[in-house]
Amino acid sequence: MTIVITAFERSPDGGKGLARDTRVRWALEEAGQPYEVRLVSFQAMKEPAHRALHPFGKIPTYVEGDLVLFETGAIVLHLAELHAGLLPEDPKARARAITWMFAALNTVEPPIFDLANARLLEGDKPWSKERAPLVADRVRNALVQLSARLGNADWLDGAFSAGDLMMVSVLLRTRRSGILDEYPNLAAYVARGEARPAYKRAFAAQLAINAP
Ligand SMILES: N[C@@H](CCC(=O)N[C@@H](CS)C(=O)NCC(=O)O)C(=O)O
Repeated sequence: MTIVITAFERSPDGGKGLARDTRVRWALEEAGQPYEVRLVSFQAMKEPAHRALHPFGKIPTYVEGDLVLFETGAIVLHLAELHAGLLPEDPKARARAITWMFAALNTVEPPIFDLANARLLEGDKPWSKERAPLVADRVRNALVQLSARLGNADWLDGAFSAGDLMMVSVLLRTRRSGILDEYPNLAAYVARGEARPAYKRAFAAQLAINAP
């Protein structure tokens, strides 16, 4: 069954791999699954045909036969459950890896997303300079605790898992701010993720579409 995902026709990041289709591409590459990509414009994303796949009018979506998914967490979990390499066999280790996926999406990504929005969407507001340090400190508050937990380990809980895939994908979004470099073990953790052949293939595939 051919897997078809959607991605931006032209990603606002110009191919830095920060759009959320990259994490799905990465999971597909880790799982060794071929896939096709359907590119959508910002306008097409808001039209009924796309909203039938994604009620919130966003990318990525995932279609596999009559299965339609949205939300990167759900898509990556689906792939991880079906294919070897992204979740441990042991049920408790598996549950912990899934916990890290949720931690990435529910605890770490929200302040990071807010940081990006503060720059991109609110940078011209009269109050943005005053708010900026508060937003950055909320990111630091998450990263300092994540950094303490990771310590000197390579990955968050034993072998690389979908939890690491999601956490690295989320942390990548802080690089531009310089905050990631304040936590050398997290910067090294992200670099380890980026060094994985599957990540490199995913990154190259999105860059091929978005290179300026
Ligand atoms: N929580 C969703 C977020 C999806 C999302 O925000 N996608 C962005 C691209 S990275 C998007 O489509 N933005 C365009 C828009 O909101 O109009 C997920 O993880 O899939």
